[in-house]
Amino acid sequence: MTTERTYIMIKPDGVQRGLMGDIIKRFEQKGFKMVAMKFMQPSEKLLSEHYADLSKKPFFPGLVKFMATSPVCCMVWEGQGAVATGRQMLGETDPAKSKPGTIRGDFCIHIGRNICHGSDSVESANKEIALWFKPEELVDWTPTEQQWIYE
Ligand code: RTP
Ligand code: MG
Repeated sequence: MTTERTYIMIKPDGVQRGLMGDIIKRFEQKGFKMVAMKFMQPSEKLLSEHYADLSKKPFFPGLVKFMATSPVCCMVWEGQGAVATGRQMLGETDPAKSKPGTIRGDFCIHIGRNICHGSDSVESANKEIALWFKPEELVDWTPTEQQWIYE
């Protein structure tokens, strides 16, 4: 069975709007396995590292400032195709281009308030998981429903 993992983070707008439960529920009901979760106030330093690839973009300073305005909910979800499927579940970066049924398509409107982050490749997922979590925070467990989710 695959152990592909993705880093999903509910952003300050998702937290402030009370959407944490709705977002967690979608990953849970899809069949992905939660490996780690924590609620924390991130520093601008940590967020700058997280979004380092975007550091040359004009929106970078505003993005980092916004992301530090409130706590975020950091999660690791595991399962077959977790990275690509996680991105599909989120929808497009711009909620206006996101289909109904996706998280961004259903819950938000503006690109700068798109409520949730998801890793864009297996490589960035591994980097992000290592940035946000200590190895001992990743929980090793077997959900009893696994045999009903995978053939
Ligand atoms: P994320 O990393 O947050 O999951 O978003 P993403 O992959 O869909 O998009 P990315 O290119 O990584 O951009 C990170 C976040 O920056 C904001 N953004 N604003 N004003 C703009 O043109 C613009 N472009 C991106 C968005 O909040 C995006 O999620
Ligand atoms: Mg991204």
